[in-house]
Amino acid sequence: MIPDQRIHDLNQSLLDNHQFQLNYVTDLLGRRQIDAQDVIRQIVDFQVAIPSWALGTGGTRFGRYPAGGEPRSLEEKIEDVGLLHKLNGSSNSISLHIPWDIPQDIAALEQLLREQKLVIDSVNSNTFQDQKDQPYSYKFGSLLNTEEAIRQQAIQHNIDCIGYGKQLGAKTLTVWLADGSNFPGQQHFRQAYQRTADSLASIYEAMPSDWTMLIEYKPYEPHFYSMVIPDWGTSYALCQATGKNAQVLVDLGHHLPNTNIEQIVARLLHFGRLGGFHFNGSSYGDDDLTTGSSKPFQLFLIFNELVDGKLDQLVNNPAVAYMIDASHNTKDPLEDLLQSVDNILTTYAKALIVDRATLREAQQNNDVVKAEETLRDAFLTDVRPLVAEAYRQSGGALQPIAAYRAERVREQLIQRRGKLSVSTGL
Ligand code: AOS
Ligand code: ZN
Ligand code: ZN
Repeated sequence: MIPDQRIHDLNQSLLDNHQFQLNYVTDLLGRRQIDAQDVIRQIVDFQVAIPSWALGTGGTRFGRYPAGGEPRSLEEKIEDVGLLHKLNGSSNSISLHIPWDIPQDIAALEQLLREQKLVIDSVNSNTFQDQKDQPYSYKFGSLLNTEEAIRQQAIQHNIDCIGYGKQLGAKTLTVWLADGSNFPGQQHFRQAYQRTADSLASIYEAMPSDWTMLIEYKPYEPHFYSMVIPDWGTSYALCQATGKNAQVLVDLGHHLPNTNIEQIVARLLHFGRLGGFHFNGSSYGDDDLTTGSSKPFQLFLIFNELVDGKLDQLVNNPAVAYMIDASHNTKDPLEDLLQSVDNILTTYAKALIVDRATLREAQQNNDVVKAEETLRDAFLTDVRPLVAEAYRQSGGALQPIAAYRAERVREQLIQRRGKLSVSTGL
């Protein structure tokens, strides 16, 4: 959709300005003994998975305003992610959602994935909605249901998801449960937990040994009195009970206001159980907005823990799966995803330039102000030229959103797919 030559020409027109800014940051970091090229290399290597359900508008239960040109099939979703990846070189994988993305022609999909230089990272199961032709309802829960047959149906759905994932080379199953209760007394808490643990164990047993199961927690919604996995502690306990390839997934919007998410991240790294991330932005709850949009400092503190954990020999945590989980009603979803990735990379770059030796020393000496100033110093450094350079070095656009607009991509998509095409999603 955007020819390489066009990206090259657009970059050419910005190059002079870019080079000036890049030289400045490179020099600035050099004076702090930091090699800018090394930071750029790490940004180039950082990849964030795009969820298939974020490619169309989502929004709220009060209304949905389609952007037009939304992908109508898994093939078109892959094309959209391919486009993002072409623009920023940082979105090389796609998270599938079953049953919204059931793969049909495997050979053709594999071919398309190769062309677009993409892989499938994780498969998300869905036991939060009843599917048509499904014998039993999840109205009163799936893996925790009091009825054995309903639990079996939900277990089988997760096993089917693993099957679909295997066909396309995925190695991760993400389980988010909408199971919970709305009224006091409705559920027996301990039994509900145990049934969930047992169901997860059955799924785990059917999972190949080189797969990872990610267990996501959420404090409320769709249920408002209790959720069976409301917090990281419950996820962690379930992972411990399930097996070594079960890991906790942290969704940034799944915390009560003012929760110290960076500390949760540090705890999970310490225990070697941090499996994945769902990046999004939250002001109140599971808002699924652009990550880093309203709380950039919080995102920085989270990345600071991730980088610190990666550098620490004592941390024995498997590779973390970075994924976006967003849903938009007012933004063009593709523009949002470019913004989200840009926020993630910019924040990552800031965490990479934290003066760790000084920070450790300040912590050791209980120098509160020095420690905080060390973090502020990195956070307030403008690292955007490093991210732009990373885009350029991976063949992308210096300014992905500007390139997307210059090419009138949304208009092209509307022409091809129609104004009313609606993607399957939340
Ligand atoms: C729901 O609140 C969770 O964030 C899920 O991770 C996700 O949005 C859903 O599973 C999409 O399939
Ligand atoms: Zn999520
Ligand atoms: Zn969510």
